Amino acid sequence: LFSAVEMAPRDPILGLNEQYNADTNPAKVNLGVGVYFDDNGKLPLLQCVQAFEKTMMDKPTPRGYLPIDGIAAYDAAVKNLVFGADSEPVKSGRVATIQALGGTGGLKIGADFLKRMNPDAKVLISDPSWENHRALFTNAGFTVESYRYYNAETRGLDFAGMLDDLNAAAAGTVVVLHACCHNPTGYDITAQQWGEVIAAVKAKNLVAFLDMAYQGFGYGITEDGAVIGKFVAAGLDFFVSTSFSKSFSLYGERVGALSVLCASKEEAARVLSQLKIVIRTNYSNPPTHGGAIVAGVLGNPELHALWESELGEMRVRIKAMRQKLVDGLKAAGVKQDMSFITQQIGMFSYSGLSKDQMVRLRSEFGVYGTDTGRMCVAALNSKNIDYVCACIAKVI
Ligand code: PLP
Ligand code: TYF
Repeated sequence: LFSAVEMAPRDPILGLNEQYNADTNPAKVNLGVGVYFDDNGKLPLLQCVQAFEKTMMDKPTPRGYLPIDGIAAYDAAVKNLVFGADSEPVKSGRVATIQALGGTGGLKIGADFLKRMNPDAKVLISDPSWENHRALFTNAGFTVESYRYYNAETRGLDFAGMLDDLNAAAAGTVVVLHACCHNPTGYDITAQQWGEVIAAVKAKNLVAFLDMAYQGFGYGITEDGAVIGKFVAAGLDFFVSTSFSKSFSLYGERVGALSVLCASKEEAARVLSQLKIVIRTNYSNPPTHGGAIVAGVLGNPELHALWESELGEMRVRIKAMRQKLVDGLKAAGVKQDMSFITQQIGMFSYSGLSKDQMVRLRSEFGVYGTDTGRMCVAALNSKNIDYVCACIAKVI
């Protein structure tokens, strides 16, 4: 039956994890996958999560099926985070939000819905982008192309190229945009540049799909969410996928969402009914535990404040590690200016290192980043930073 089945390629990032786990070098450091580790190199279990889980244990509840679109309080909390509790779209009820299996699930439900709605549209992703963007939209049946974003020569953005590519796109083209903390480069466009992107989306009748996997890792929940408000103010309808994997350190619970901003409450009800069909024919309804935690924390003012402060600690620690990396590389004898690392934001840094250098880092020193030169700064800590700097200095 399966004799003709070919071996599929590994996910380039998750495949690195397997290689790292098999490495016997005691000094090994995993800067491959985008996961936040604390200063002891441990995956955090946030206090707000522990506190809410304790209240769940004190009052055990049976696990019935959830509604197709998930926990109502969860969907409401997502809308408040993404659009703002007092925002016009939330107040007027024109956002359709569903609980999804991680940010990936939100993207996939959105992609399947878009395919039904507009089967001939093309999808544009940034060059480079999170590898799964291309695979996911291709699997949903779309032709996926890219818009210019990063210029390897200048180690910076190619914003003029990005804008040209958006302006050249056909009406109806779906444009996947990283709302903040661009993965993999770490470079975000400025507020003013967002204004130009929004103008292009509007003028060319493009469909914006904002992927918000790192809300809170840039400058804060409200600050990072401000870009959503700009799209709203421009009068656009659009898609937003949300992930709580990183911001709640709940990777394995698969907590995410998809929100679709519609023209009216009545339109949102029709869109929601279609999203529910996509969900029903894929996995019927989402799981309970992770969604209950997030809804519980966000719905309790004290726990909500605790969450934002714990998220703030993660954000501040990553920024401190960026500075330490820049200083450490200089101290280790690197002559070129590496200060661009502190201009990048979020969990990743495009280091500018070549594939050969990244392979050497891995094979000779057990320091794992992707072949493209991406390193997860959120996995650096006070114990491994000197070693990482020394190794990078050697390959440079
Ligand atoms: N989008 C981007 C840009 C990401 O980096 C990630 C990372 O995991 C995701 C989506 C997927 O999020 P999740 O792990 O919640 O599915
Ligand atoms: O880019 C990353 O490292 C994270 C984690 O298929 C990830 O977004 C990587 C690959 C993948 C799923 C998640």
